[in-house]
Formats: sequence, C-alpha cells, structure tokens
Amino acid sequence: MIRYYTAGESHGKSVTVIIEGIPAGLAITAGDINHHLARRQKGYGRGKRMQIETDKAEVTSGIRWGETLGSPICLVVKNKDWENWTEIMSLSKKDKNEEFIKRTPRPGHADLSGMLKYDRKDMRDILERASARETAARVAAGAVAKKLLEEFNIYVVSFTKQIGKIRARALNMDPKDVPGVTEESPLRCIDKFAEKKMVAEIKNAGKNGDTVGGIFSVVVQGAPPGLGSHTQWDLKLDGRVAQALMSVQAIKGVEVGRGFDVVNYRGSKTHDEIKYDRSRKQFFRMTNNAGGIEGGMSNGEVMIFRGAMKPISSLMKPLKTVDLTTKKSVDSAIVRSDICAVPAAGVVGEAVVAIEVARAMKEKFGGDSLKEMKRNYQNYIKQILNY
Ligand code: EPS
Repeated sequence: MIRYYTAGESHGKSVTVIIEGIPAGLAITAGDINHHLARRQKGYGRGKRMQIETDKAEVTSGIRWGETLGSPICLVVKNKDWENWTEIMSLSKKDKNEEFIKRTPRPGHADLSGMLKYDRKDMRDILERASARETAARVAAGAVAKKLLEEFNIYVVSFTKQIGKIRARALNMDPKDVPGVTEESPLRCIDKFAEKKMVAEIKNAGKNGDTVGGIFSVVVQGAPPGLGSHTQWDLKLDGRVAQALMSVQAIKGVEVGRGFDVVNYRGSKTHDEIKYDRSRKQFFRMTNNAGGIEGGMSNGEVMIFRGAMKPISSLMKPLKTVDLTTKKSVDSAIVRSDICAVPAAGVVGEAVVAIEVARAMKEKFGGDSLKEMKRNYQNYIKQILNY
C-alpha cells in the first residue's frame, strides 16, 4: 500500500516526508522532485518567505543509482529561513524566552483550538505545524507519485479556475497541453483575459491589508476504469480524493465533475450516456459531468476535481481576537504572510490527487517491482478490451 507521513515545522530545520509502497525499479532523480517544488513556490500574491526559500529535496533513503528500491523513500526539504529562527525554534529549554511568546490567536487559523487541545501557552507551538509550509513535503511525495503514474501514461495537471469572484472560462484544450500554458504565467491560469483581472484583484486586496481566495482544478488523464471500489465507503475513489484535497491547508470545499452545479440540471441533462467505440474496443461518454468517477470508481474518462481555498487567514489589517492572558478584546497578531496562494494550492492539489490515484493503482495492480505492476496492469487492460 502507498502511504506517507510528513513532519516538520514551518521555521524549524526542515520539512520531511516518508513515502512507502512505491514499487522498486522506478527511475527518478532529485531533479524530478525539485521541478515540482519550484512550481509550488511561484505565483503572484506570495509573500516574502518565498524569496528566502529555494526548495530542494534531499533524498536520504529509498533510491539507489537512479531507481527506487521498494523501501521507504525519505525526502528532506530544508527551511533556509530556519537560520533566522534558531533561538525561537530552538530545541533547548535554555533558549526559552518570554519575549517570543504570542497569545493573541488569529481568527481562521489553528492557533486557538490547538492551544486549548494541546494545552500550549504559545500560539507558535501550534501555528508552526499548521502552516502551509508542510505542503512542500506533500508536493515532494506527489512528484514521486506522478513519476509512477507517468509509467502508465496517467498525467495529473492543475490550473487556477477562480480568484475572488473572477472566474476563468472552461478548459478547452487537451489536459497534456495545460502545463505549457500555466507554468510561465503569473497565476497558473489558462484564461489570459481573466488572469489580468485576477492579478489586479490580488494587488487590490494587498493594498488594503487583505487577502483573497479562489478555486483550482485538478485533471487526471489516462486512468483506467475501475480504480477505487463501490463496495465500501472508504474504498470509493472520489471520497478518498476529496479527503486528500480537504486536508490541504485553507481548503474549504471540494467538487468532483460538475460538482455543486449538478443541482441546476435535471437527471436527463446530468448523466453521461454510454457509447462503445468498436475500433478502439472501448466504452466512452460524449459528456463528462460525472468528472470521470461513478459509484466511487474511475470510469475511464478524464477525472476532474476542484478545491476552494479560503482567503489566507493572516491579515495585515488584523481582525479582533481575545488576549489569552487578560481575556480582553485585542487585535490579533500580525505575522508575515501571503496575499493569495491559490496557484501554489493548485500544485499541492495536483500532488495529493496524484498520490491518491497512485495509491489506487497500486491497490488494484499490486507489484513489488514496477515490472510486476506493469504486467498486472497490462493483463487487466487486455481483460477489459476483450470484455
Ligand atoms: C504560512 C505563512 C507564510 C507562508 C507559508 C505559509 O510563511 P511565513 O510565516 O514564514 O511568512 O509563506 O508558506 C510557506 C512557507 C510555504 O512554503 O508555502 C502559514 O502560516 O501557513
């Protein structure tokens, strides 16, 4: 089974991920991972922190001579900013300093609930781990998952759909061409007209000490029918992807296919009629409102997911909170942050979706080596072509 765990505080030494269950024999380099780490750092609206960091993964286990070994892969991404935080983030009791302690929790953050739950007196004990810096580790793991999926001609791409109220027009290109458009653009948006307005919206929010959220789309092309299962609630692929996306910092909503818009149409205009292509010996749909998943299983069409990111909770113009010592109403703490991180969230969404699809692929086809997994996959493809 593919699974992973991350560790690390935002201003600690590093963020780390251990990913397990990747079959042996997958060719991968640190460069493959660093490429995606760099993509996550970009995007108009990011704050000063991204000018400090140049995220690179150090591979400390699981890869030898350019190939995976089937053993846990450990990836360490150093926090360059840690050098500026050695005292505040020190492991040693002797560095404890009352001056550093903050007790004015920010609305929208994990600060207050975490302090109550873990009985911590300093909000830094919570915010350091709750920080979206952790997503660097998930993107590193996602890069490995994407590499595995590419061996099966499965591609996962993402793009910015909406910033504030400005929505891009529908995707009208082959998903494989998406990176060619998104990667050099300020907001990873395909609709250049909308993107200009989005940039202006972020600029305006920043000027007002405010933040702005948005929606990103993640598209999976090339997955075979039958990933996930209808037989049990926790095996359903849409449910698993939804959990992965919802677990990304600041995500408040997830859609599959037409998503919430389904309520605006009757059944006859919602469900995708089934056809059969005799030359390709394949079933297909003329429409894809289901977003490539029916009954918790991939149906062979492109899978489409969206994540809604709330405006970042750290505001330069602070909201009211309670001083935890005096219990009086005060301004919440002001900390350096981003104005908008939706383009980065798209890269993270792409990573966590890739991990879930890779997990479902491994579950269906098994294999300790890539060779074995591919053999099982090809047998299955033969089986469905001859159905
Ligand atoms: C974050 C706050 C900011 C962001 C950070 C997430 O960091 P800092 O507190 O150092 O200014 O830049 O995102 C990252 C560091 C990152 O790598 O994405 C937060 O509070 O969640």
